[in-house]
Amino acid sequence: MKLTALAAHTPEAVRAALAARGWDAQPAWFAATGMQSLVVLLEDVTEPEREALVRWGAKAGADVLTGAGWALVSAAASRLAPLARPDRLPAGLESLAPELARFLASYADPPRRWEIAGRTLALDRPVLIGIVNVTPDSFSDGGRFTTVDRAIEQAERLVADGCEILDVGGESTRPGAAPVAPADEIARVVPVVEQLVQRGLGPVSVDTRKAAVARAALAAGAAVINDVSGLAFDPDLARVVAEGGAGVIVMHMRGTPDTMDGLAVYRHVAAEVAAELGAAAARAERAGVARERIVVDPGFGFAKGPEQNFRLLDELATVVGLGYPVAVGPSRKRFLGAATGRPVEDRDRATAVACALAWERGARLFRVHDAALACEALRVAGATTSPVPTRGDRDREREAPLGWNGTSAP
Ligand code: PMM
Repeated sequence: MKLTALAAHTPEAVRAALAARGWDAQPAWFAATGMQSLVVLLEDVTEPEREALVRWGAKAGADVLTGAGWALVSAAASRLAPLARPDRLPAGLESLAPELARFLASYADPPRRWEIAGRTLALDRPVLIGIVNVTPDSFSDGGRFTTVDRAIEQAERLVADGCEILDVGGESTRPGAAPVAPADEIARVVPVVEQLVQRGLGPVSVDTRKAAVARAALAAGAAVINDVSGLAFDPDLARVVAEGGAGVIVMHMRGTPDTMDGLAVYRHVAAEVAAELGAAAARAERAGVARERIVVDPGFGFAKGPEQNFRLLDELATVVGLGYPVAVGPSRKRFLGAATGRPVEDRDRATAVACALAWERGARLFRVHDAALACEALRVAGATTSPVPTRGDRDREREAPLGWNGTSAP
C-alpha cells in the first residue's frame, strides 16, 4: 500500500484527487466538501445539550471539547450534516439545527453572485474595488484628488489596472477627522458619481454612512452603498438601499471613528466580529434589502488593533461562514505597517499579500488604493482555486440542503 498526505486546508486536494480518478466535476466537488473537516464553536449551550452533544460525538466519531455553556465540535461536514436535519437529529439538540443547516448549505454552495442596482456581479473570481477618495483629509492619498477631474483620472487608472467597481468616498473615517455635513458630502460625491456613470466607468459604489448622501448618490447612478458603520450610524440608510434596489457593503466597526479605538476589546475577535456583522446584515434584511444584495466586510482597522486585525485575517473563514459574500479593505492600513515597518505610501505590496491571503480564506471583493499589485497577487491566488461547479435544480432538490454522499460513483 502506498500513502500520500493530501493538502486538506481546503476541499481542493480531495476534489482534484477524485477528478484525476475519473469523477465528474460536480460529484467530485460535493464529495470533497462533504469530506472536509469543519470545526464549529457552539455557545449558549445548556447542560442537557452539552450532554447530548458529547453522546452524539462519541457515536459519530466527532471530537467534542466542552466547557460551561460552550462546545467546540470537529468533524467532517458529512458527519455534521445529520445534526442539521430535523428527521435525523438526536433528541435534545433541536436548537442547533436551523443555524447549522444555514451554515452547511452556504459552505457547500457559497454565494456566487452579488446583485447590485442594474446588474449582477460574478464572484467566482476576485473583484477589485478601486478607492476614489474625494476628501481633503483622507489618510493615504489625502488632498490629491479633490477635484472632479482628478477623481476621474484616478478612476480611469484604477479601471485600467483591473478594478471592476469604483468606491467614491466624501467623508474621511480617520479618527479625529472633521465631521462633514450631508450637503457638503453630497456636493463632493455626486458630481464624481455622475461623471463616472456618464463615462461608463464603474459600477460605482459610494462610501457613506448617511441616508441623504446615499439617496443622492443612487439618484446620480451609483449601484452600491458602502457603509463603514454597518448600518448603525443612520437608521434610514438600509431603507434607502432597499428602495433603490442597490447593493450594500455592511462593514464591521464599533462606535464611531472617534470612539472606536477604545472599543477594540475582544475575547475572541473573529467570533465577535462575525456575530456583530451577522446582526448588522440581519438589520439590512429586516429593512427590506434582499440577501443577494448584501456583502459583509470585517472592517480591518476599525475598532481593532494590529494583532486583532491579523487574527481576523487568519480567521476570515469565520466571517465567510455567515453565508454572505465577503469584502476586505486592508489597503495601506496601519496593521500592515506594524508588520512590515513600511510607511503608508509604501504598503501596496503588503496590501497585495493580505488580499491574496484573504482570497484563500474565502473573501471575494478587495477594496484597494493601488490595483496593479493587488490584481497580480489575486490572479495568482485565484488560479489556485477551481470554480465551484453549479448544481442543477434537480441536484439541488435531491441534495439540498445537506445530502452528502461520499460514495457517489464517477
Ligand atoms: N476602509 C476605509 C474606508 N472605507 N470600506 C470598506 N468596505 N472596508 C474598509 O476596510 C474601509 C472602507 C478606510 O480607508 P480609506 O480612508 O483609505 O478609504
